[in-house]
Amino acid sequence: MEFKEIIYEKKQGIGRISINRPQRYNAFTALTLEEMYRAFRDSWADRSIGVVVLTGSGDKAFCTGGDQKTKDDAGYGRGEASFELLDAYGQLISIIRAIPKPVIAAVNGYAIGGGHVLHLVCDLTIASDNARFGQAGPKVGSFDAGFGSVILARIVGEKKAREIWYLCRQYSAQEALEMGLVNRVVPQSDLEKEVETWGRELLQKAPTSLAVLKASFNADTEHLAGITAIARHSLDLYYHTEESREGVQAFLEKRPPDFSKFRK
Ligand code: S0N
Repeated sequence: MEFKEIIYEKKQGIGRISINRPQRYNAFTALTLEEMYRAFRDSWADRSIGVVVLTGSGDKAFCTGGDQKTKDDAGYGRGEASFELLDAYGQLISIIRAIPKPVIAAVNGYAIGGGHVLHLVCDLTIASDNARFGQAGPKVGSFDAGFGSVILARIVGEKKAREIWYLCRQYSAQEALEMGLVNRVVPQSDLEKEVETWGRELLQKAPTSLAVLKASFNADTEHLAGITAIARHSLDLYYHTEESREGVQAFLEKRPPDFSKFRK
């Protein structure tokens, strides 16, 4: 399979998908998401694969969400991809949840914004000790409601999830471990080995048992699929507003945003 923005490898039962845009801190475009979707689909269909690992290239970032530098006045657009970014994002989240095999996020640096949500929807997260976690929506004129906010609340509790989403602070790997956001933290040099160990352990387990357990965990939040779709349509409309553009512009100009005139 040919890819431009990801690396997809399969080795001894484990599929490994790496976002390969380190120069943009592994921020994604619509094409990145579409390619990731195709790789997940391949791992799903391949009977030799029992576990999928999702990670980012380089040592700075797992993923920092949508590529802000590709945004115009109408939002992210589709670039070379067949779908608009928000549609491709929705499809990717759905397949990470639907693939009947465990997905491990190997977080090797920043997991911010949409990149943070990607690790949230994975079954397990193993982080390197330099990883940084956080949401960025209200700082950059964006949001990810539905799965993106509610699954976080399921994991860390309502108050903490509201803090994370509203204040857009960053949290260390150790803090993430303490709030149950990740399963394990290891030195960065050990991340690949640790993830492989977890993968091998999973490969020894009964695949149908794992698939049914995964479906059962997902069923508890599946009713959010509708609200997630509505939220994505409203995000698409929100990207056309002056308020949202101020957030993106401030990020690009490396200055704090001024949202004061948009208060209601
Ligand atoms: C990751 C951050 C915290 C790193 O900060 P640091 O260490 O100070 O480095 P910088 O100098 O800021 O960054 C290094 C270089 O990388 C570029 N870069 C980083 N992130 C992005 C990005 N997302 N898009 C484009 N470029 C990026 C920097 O510009 C810099 O390059 P130079 O020096 O050449 O300019 C910090 O960079 C940061 O906060 N990044 C922005 C993260 C962000 O805003 N992500 C989008 C957040 N959106 C949401 O949280 C809500 C929406 C959402 O989740 C969603 C839902 C559906 C679909 C898409 C999204 C989505 O993510 O937008």
